[in-house]
Amino acid sequence: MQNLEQLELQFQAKIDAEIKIEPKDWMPEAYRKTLIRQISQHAHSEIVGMLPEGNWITRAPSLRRKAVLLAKVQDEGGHGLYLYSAAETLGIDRDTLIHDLHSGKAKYSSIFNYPSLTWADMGAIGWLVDGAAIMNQVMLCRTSYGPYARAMVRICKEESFHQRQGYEIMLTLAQGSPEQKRMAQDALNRWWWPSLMMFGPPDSESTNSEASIKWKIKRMSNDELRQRFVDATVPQAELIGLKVPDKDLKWNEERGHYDFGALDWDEFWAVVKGNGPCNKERLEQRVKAYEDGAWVREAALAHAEKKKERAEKVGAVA
Ligand code: FAQ
Repeated sequence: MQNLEQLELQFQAKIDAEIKIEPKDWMPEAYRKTLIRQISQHAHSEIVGMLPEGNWITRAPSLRRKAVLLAKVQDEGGHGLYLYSAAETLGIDRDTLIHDLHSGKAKYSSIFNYPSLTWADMGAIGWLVDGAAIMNQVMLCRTSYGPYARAMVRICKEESFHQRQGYEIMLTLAQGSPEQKRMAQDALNRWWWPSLMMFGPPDSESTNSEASIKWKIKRMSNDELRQRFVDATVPQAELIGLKVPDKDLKWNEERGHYDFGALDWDEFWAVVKGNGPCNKERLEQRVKAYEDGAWVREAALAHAEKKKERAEKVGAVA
């Protein structure tokens, strides 16, 4: 019988050798716990993230835009389902995860607590929110836990389409009438800073990073990813004639990166703690959707039960 210390050493050696950890492998309890925390928060973000865009499906300006937006919102629902399944492989059941979301115990991404006020917000969300999500998730395709890494591969492919469709909406508006251009700029102004906050607190305040980087759950820090996002996105804004709302934004030749202004971390923590502009509304909508769907879950379970009984009867006769 191996002692705990030996098991932990073997586990870390596997991580260091880039061997994926699979559900039945031995893992430290803290690794399991932080993965359940991160994957379930990620799943909740996908599901709650359907709401700001779902709000615009009936008001999309053309059939093409409506079909694309509908497909995108459905994709986000699918991402939530792969991620809940990945979390379940760690020994937690979905009802517990959903209950924790509904009771306010579990977190989801701060970004989805901001309102989507105009059609241009559909562009800004695709371009900036999905853009920030991919920046973080490309790294997660190489995360150390097998089921999470594999789920991320497909999710990233879909997020990449989402990012492009959002940028194309912004491009169209930016080339449109002065009013359309104003709408695009206004959406960029409102979504820019919350998008930078998606990467999480500064490294100095990121309580989970040290362990997550050691275990290769995270491969880059919050600040590194945030910088990458700024560097990639500023030229995209310039290309379509929009201005990033940051007076301190400046290319730093020496660093080879953009310098950018300070984020309002008080706002971030207020939103994370449930006091953002739409936290209450988002949770209410999720709880209502869950309650409205109860009959579907019950019918599906009853059907599965009947099928099983029939199969058992046939088996008994044969
Ligand atoms: N919002 O120690 P760290 C998407 C919390 S998917 C709320 O740095 P960590 C797709 C954090 O949980 C977007 N809370 O944490 C889409 C921790 O609290 P805890 C979601 C946040 O885990 C697009 C505390 O602060 N993506 O957008 C946030 O090492 C369009 C200290 O932070 C993922 O979830 C935040 N922004 O790093 C859908 C990706 N940031 O748990 C629809 C997976 C931090 O100890 C439409 N997650 N906190 O109580 C990750 O990569 C990481 O969890 C980070 C945070 C990087 C988000």
